Amino acid sequence: MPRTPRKGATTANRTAGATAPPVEGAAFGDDWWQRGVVYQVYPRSFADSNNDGVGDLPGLIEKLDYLNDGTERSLGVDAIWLSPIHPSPGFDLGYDVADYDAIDPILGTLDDFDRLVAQAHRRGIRIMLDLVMNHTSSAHRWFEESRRDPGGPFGDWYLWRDGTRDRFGRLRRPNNWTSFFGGSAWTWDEVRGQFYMHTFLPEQPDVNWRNPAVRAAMLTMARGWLDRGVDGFRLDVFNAFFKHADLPSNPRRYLGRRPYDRQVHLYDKDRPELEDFLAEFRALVDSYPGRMTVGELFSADPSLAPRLSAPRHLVFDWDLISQRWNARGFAEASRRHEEWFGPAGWPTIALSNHDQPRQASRLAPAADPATSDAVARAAAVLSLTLRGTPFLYYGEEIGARDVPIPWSEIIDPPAKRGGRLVRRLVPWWNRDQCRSPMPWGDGPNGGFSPVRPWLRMAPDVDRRNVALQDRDPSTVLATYRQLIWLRRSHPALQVGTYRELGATPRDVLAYERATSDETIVVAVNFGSAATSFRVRTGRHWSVLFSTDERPADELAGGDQLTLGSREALILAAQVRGRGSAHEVSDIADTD
Ligand code: ISL
Repeated sequence: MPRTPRKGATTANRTAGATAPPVEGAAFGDDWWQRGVVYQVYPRSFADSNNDGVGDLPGLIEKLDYLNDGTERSLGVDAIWLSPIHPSPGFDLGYDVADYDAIDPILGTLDDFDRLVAQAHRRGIRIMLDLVMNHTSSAHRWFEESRRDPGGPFGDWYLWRDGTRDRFGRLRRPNNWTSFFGGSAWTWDEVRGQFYMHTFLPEQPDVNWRNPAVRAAMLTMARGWLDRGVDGFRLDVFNAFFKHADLPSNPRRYLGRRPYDRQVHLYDKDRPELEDFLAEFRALVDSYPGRMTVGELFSADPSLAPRLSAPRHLVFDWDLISQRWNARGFAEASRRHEEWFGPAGWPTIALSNHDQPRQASRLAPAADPATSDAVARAAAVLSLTLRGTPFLYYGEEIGARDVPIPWSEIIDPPAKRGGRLVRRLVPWWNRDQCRSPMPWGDGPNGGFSPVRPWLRMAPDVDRRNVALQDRDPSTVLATYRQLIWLRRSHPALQVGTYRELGATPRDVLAYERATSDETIVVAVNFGSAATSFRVRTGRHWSVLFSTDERPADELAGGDQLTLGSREALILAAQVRGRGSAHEVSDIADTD
């Protein structure tokens, strides 16, 4: 009986030599936004080439082969989304942009960026930029001009308002809006003698999207990056661009942990004018073949995502990113995706990002390393086989966990700002924990940098790093590599329909991904105990992948499927003519 080799060994064996041939047709065409896998790089934490303790673009270039060298020895991702790389005073670590047209000198130069694009493209990797257009840095020239000269060309580029006076003559803010990062959304500016509005930090003033000059400047900027060869954009908090023209106070609500949550954000985001802007912005992007966008739906009802999505233009809805580790939660989130997006719509699959806990920490809190890795590997199967474009956050491929940061070392502004009370109420408010530098291997600081990195390394870098996992076919890294390359050769896993298979044990989520030519079943046991269920089928199946060791044709003619502890299994129906897709529906039906 043929056997699939132990955990990930298939990939390792096939690709052990340095001479592994590139996989034919490894790169997708213009449909990469849908078929491909996107990898998010937090530039400061990825790879440090000049030994200053901060990751940079030349460092990323050196790691492109790790990301995709065209062979199964590499991770095999199709695109990189770079968190912001523009000059920034760093109050929100790049999400406060001081110059949209340049590169932050700490990360490199425009030449480095051009080299990155060229070298990535040579490997079939697309480059996506993170456009932060809801606000700029208060150090941006536009804001400096705007505060200095209200009547000048930039005077109306931000949301400036006079205060009001209460009956005692005290100056009051223009309305009750709160900042997402705590405190009021209005800050008094001594220079201009007015308040300005900021959804985030006072150092991140919101621009006035109703001003055609702002809109034109943003479009010109985006065009500049498209002309430079950028393949796509992530649009930071895009649903907050437009505010109600009259800036009325938001209605209060009485539930919610933070002041921001205790308002109904009727007037400071999700305004109808967004759609008109999106149409214009998307038309620009679409005029360049093969380009795409993904909008970050900020603090909104996730069911809005499909309404704002379009072919080539995705929207993060954040439903999966908040799930706990149980079959029901993931089943329901996937059901909601299907319901909201419908068969023609296209969701994103993201289990983590630079604002959220590491997935292993969220899904396997307080777990020992083996359990953490088992969950990380099963989660990898979910993120790479559920229907939608997968977005992987750097470090997830080695099963990284959140890194505890002592109070005195906290860098993340809202965490600092929130102080002890907020930290107690919202324990996950320090995003530094998920941004620690990538451990590449031996050497000081996990091989990231010979000098002290800008942020603490994980305490386990000697046991959890790329070099160690690279050599071991049973690791989280081997799992990701194997899955990504498997996905590449199975259209059903990329664009196939999704159907949940019923009557599975409580801890199991099983679903089918199918095209007219291919039917694949994924079954994930979220539980720690092995579980079995009857499979009413005599058809031939092959095991495409398992996080456990198992025979490749185990189900041929069999009728009992047993999943091991936290096992994730991918099966392919041996197609023997039409009808197999229909027959598969029986796989998980118990008698
Ligand atoms: O909703 C959230 C957490 O519950 C946030 O993570 C939310 O997505 C976020 O605050 C908005 O994020 C984006 O804009 C911010 C920046 O700090 C984040 O890093 C960025 O992803 C301001 O630009």
